[in-house]
Amino acid sequence: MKKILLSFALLGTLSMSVRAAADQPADASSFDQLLKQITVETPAAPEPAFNIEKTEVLPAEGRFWVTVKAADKYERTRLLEAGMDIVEIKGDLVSGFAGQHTMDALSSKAFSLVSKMTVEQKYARGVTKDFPAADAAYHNYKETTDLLNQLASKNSDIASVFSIGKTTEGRDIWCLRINASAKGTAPSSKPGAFFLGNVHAREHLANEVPLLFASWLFDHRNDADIKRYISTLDIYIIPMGNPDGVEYDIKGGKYQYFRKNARVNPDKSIGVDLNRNFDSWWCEAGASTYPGADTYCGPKAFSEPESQHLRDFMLARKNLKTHISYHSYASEILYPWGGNDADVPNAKDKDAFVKMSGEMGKLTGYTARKSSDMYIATGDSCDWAYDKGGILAFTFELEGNGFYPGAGLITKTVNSNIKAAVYLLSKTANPYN
Ligand code: 0X9
Ligand code: ZN
Repeated sequence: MKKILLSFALLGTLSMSVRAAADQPADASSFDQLLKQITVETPAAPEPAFNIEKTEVLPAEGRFWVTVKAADKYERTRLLEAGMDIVEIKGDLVSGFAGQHTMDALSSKAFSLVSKMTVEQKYARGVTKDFPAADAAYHNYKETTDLLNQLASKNSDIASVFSIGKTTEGRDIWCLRINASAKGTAPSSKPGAFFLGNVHAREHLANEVPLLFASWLFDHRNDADIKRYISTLDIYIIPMGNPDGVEYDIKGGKYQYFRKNARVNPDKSIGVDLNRNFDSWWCEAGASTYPGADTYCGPKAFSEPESQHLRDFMLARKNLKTHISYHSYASEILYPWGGNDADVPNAKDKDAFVKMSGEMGKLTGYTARKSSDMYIATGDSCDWAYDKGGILAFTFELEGNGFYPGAGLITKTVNSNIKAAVYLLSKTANPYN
């Protein structure tokens, strides 16, 4: 985690790809054109308006921005269990969101509260600035869907798009496949790489990175290395793993700080944390059983359609070897286990995790470390992917100073992450090499 708030913007009428398609249909989905549109279509940012709605997203009793003392990752893990949404870690001070239920839990667990303010007060202090109008360059669900389809139809000899299943609210979770000899859900014995984004709703940069990486791959499909990967690998890209959550986060043209999926819980709170819902030490450390909490693990492992479809997608593809799940923000590359302090038992895999995360760290400037060193959190998708599928799975916490860092960060983040993603492809056929 490590995100912060603030940036309440009009997402409004984005649609760079749609407009670009009207102007220049031939190039609309090319990587350079997509980046150019980010610049061209970034108007001057209006003053951000604080617009957190008192909707069902926020617990009825209010939501606070708190700073709490927590000496180490074990205390941070306890905070997650109390339902706190950890956003920043600075030494022994941890800041983030907490509803009243979490406030009560923190006080009964004798955590030392350093400061507490309402989210509105925090915003009024102007702690964080961002660039609301610039966010028009981010792709919402429809724009993401359209771009995936454009890319696949422009590259129909090597690409296809299929749905891995429907979300709680009935949206398709789209997957772009790049494979020179197999389309759609047809099996392949080629080594597989799987890029997943935006499992957490408000982490919008985590959609842009895999989505624009796809566009870049097609533009570079004739480069020698890329050509080889395309002809020898089975590449899957699901840029938006939690479309309902994403649409919820931006609905009404203002951000909701929404993390979870759109499940309506029995207490009328909204959402299960999909990255606590996988069956890897499900709902043990670092997860909350309180439905209103941001770290709510759900009523049982794989209770959610989104996590079920991701599970089934991976289980059906035994050829998958490597995986990145993109999140934001912390500039970190994390490897299993995240739900347990122990090292993965297989020494060869452990070495591969350390080596590959280190190399990708050099390419991105991110810090590589074992996931549980941030905090222990169970039900994590990458732990599950490695445990059940033997997939070398990395959580990327992208860069930024908040959940909504503005479109200005897209180009830089995408470009550095392309290098790491290409590195992952280079290791997919033989990760132990
Ligand atoms: O807490 C998470 O799910 C991830 N961070 S985020 O800020 N994107 O929410 C981190 C997952 C890392 N995994 C574990 N530490 N288990
Ligand atoms: Zn996340």
